[in-house]
Amino acid sequence: MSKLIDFKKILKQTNPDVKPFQIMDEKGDIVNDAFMPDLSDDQLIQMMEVMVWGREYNNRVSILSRQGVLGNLPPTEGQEASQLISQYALEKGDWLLPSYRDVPPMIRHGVKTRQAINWYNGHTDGFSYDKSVKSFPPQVIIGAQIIQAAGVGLGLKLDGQKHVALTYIGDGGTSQGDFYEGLNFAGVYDAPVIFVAQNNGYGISVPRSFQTRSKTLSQKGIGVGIAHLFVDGMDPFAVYVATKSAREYAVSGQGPVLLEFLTFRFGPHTLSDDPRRYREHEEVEQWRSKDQLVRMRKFLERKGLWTQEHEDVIKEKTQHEVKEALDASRNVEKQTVSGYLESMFEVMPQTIKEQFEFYKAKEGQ
Ligand SMILES: Cc1ncc(C[n+]2csc(CCOP(=O)(O)OP(=O)(O)O)c2C)c(N)n1
Repeated sequence: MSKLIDFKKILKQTNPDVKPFQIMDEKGDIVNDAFMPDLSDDQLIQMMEVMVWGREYNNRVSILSRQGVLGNLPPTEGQEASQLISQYALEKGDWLLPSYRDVPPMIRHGVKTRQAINWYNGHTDGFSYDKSVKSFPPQVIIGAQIIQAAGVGLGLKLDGQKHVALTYIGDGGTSQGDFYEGLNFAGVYDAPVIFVAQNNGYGISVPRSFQTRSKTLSQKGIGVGIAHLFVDGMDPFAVYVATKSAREYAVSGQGPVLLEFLTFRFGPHTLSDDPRRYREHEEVEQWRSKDQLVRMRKFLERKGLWTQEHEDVIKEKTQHEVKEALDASRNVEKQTVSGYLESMFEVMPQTIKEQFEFYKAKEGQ
């Protein structure tokens, strides 16, 4: 027999350990000056404000969920840079296709906080956005938003619009078939799509290491020939530059980009789950030292651009925003089954029509 091919060697070469793209380290120091974005003081402050807003928003809605006021809630603590700075890097007219965990970036993208609150409770008001809001409702089916984003991206291209579709998916979601299909389709048609894989460590209780043999999730872009980058997802500057660059690349007609943001989910999967059953306290603590809010605060404080008083004002405003949104959500007409069925199709299929008529009659009694 002739000499055997050394697959182990090939695998090592094609599946290498890579360091994430980083601009600011855990101490708040700039370690990659060449890529430091040219941001004004106001923009730097805005970036911190939006992340403080995100953390406080999560705190408030988590409390409301624990009190039984809101339905099941997927917490976002730890993913502020990954979700909110990527959204911050978009331009007006760009589309967002979120997953169930990406409610905060949707609000920044124009969805009303009242509607977000109604979404947690399954009210159709939580899905019925104004036409000017370029966001899909959160996708609960794992991976389905990837296919939809490929379609939206292709639509933008055919329309000649200089905009992108940005979609988020979790690390677990990258194991789903839809993920590969969407990436491949967008690649073939050079669709302007930014696929953001938020690697937050766990898919419910399943660690990232159980999901794939790939050293990174971003390198899955190689298989379909699209641009990709492994990014420190708790470094706001790295997230900003990666998203801005991907946007420019996609809008100029060069095709989609897959970004992996390495981050961590500090909280449970949803508030009905107990992460102490599947991970050690030490792991969580290790990630705390990488927290985006801590590094950005250090960076800004050194420049004299941030104070505790300023942070407290943002938190108070956020609490007020959530309270007002909750009050407004209570004033929206009560959800009925017939109203729900009516919201599904422009032209109702016969089976839905029958159910609609049945419930309408029942509700009228
Ligand atoms: C097609 C499909 N299969 C299974 C589920 C159940 N499910 C809900 S969340 C989840 C884990 C997703 O983990 P990941 O993609 O890492 O996202 P994260 O929750 O960490 O943001 C699963 C399997 C689902 N919603 N859809």
